[in-house]
Amino acid sequence: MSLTEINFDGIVGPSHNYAGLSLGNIASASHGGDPSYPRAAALQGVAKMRGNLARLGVQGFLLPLPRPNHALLDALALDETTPPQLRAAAWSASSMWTANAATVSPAPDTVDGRCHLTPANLVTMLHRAQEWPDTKRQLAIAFGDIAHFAIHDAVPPSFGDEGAANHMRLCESHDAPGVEVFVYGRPGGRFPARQHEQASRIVARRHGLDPARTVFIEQNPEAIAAGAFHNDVVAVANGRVLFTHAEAFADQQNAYDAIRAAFPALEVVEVPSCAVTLQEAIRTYLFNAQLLTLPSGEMALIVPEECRESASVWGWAEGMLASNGPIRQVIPVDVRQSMANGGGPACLRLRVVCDPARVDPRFLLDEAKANRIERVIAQTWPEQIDPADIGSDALAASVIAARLALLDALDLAQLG
Ligand code: SUG
Repeated sequence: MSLTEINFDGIVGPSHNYAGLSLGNIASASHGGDPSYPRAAALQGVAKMRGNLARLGVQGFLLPLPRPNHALLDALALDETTPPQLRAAAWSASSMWTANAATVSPAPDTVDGRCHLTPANLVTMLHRAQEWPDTKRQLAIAFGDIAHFAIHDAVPPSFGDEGAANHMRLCESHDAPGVEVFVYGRPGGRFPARQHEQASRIVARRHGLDPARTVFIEQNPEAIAAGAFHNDVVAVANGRVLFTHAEAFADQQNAYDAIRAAFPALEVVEVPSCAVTLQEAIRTYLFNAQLLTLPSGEMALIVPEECRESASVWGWAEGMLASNGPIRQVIPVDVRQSMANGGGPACLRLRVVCDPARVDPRFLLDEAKANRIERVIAQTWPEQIDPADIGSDALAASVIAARLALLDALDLAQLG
């Protein structure tokens, strides 16, 4: 059996819109009310997947969830006094950010030798809390081979769980036992701390992780207050490398020490605040990057285009490349439509280390399938959604039909 890391990107759904739903997510707040471009958004996502398929030879995807969510609309008992954000919640395409779909512990880390997945309950935000039952249904199909995968229910409320966005894994190689690092926030700041410590601990126990190879770290409250609503806005790990802003954790040195105690080979690539301020890191999403091990063994960092446009971030990146560290390439990608809602390249993917032969092949990308997906998007995804369109019957009919056309094209009508 050959275990490899597969990135499962969320295909951007046809109802993608900017409703300003996520308190503490600066991009979401500042773009709330803007027109959105679902077709362009989804095509940007497919282009990112194509690039990584070419680089890595393997790429997966997850399908948009059904929107508008009629059960949620009914439950909200909407009338003319209802704030528009409540209606918009039931229309959100937020499942595109699959880093929040689940926490994944690969087989070499777990007591029963299976890959464990716990869908994130996402209870802090109404528009995200509706996701997990449908996400679980999809994961149970994609990873339905129960000899190799275990799919759990979400952690019970009120312990907020945001999935892989607050989870990092360090390892000598993806198929070797790793050290799993859970990063939680403490409530009390100006913005919600979405990941509760107990949620992280519940996930670690359920997945049967070895306590000696599991680390729990507090996120820096000032990072949350500055807009790092998930840890993956300020840090990312791959292999032996932790790529992090200097202000990511509540006690930065203790965090490194705790990880190193469990994983002595740790290599930290830290970006100091004097090079890139916390605010600029959050604005450009430098750390919301995909840190990939290429077949050559080199690491590449897939960053948003916004990084190249920032003098301080790009200056730091050029200096880092010249210094001959473990990250050998920095590759910008255009995911601007997702970025405007606070979702960078890393938000758009869920990493699952497993044997690709054990995954339902309908969820794995190849060039022909990428062409097919693009064709359906080009033909059926709305070109533009204005905030006033949310709630219209005509738009509802068109986004429902668009999603069903994609499910049909991928032989996944059972998700309908
Ligand atoms: O949960 N934005 C998402 C962005 C998620 C990013 N994911 C990671 N960092 N892994 C969120 O805040 C905005 C929706 C709106 O405002 O319409 C939104 O949900």
